[in-house]
Amino acid sequence: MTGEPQADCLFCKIVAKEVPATVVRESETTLAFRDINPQAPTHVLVIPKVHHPDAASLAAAEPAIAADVLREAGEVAVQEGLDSYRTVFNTGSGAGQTVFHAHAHVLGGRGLQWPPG
Ligand code: IU
Repeated sequence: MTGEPQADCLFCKIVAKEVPATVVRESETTLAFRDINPQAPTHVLVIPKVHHPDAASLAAAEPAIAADVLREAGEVAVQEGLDSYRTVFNTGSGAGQTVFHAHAHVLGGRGLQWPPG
């Protein structure tokens, strides 16, 4: 069923505390933890606790939780003391998505180039 935990999903395992992560924020519907391979001094992932494969699927199925993810991304930036930061949702392998559980990257703490590669 949509939103249900998936046995083969790494981020569902992090939500279930079966796989460790460095958690920086948690809400009823979201979890924010440090990326294991940081691309900036601050690189935090904000995920919904429910499983949806990407941000658009999450927004279509559970728009209130998609809004929670965006709000928590902003709260991570405040908590990390970031004036400027980037929020990224990679969607599809061609765009670099490697984990198919919706997540926002929150990147900051250095200058960020535009356009991204
Ligand atoms: P992507 O947008 O799907 O590529 O982002 C997945 C991220 O998950 C990526 O930046 C990885 O470094 C990160 N990650 C992680 O934090 N912990 C893990 O155990 C694994 C991937 I596997």
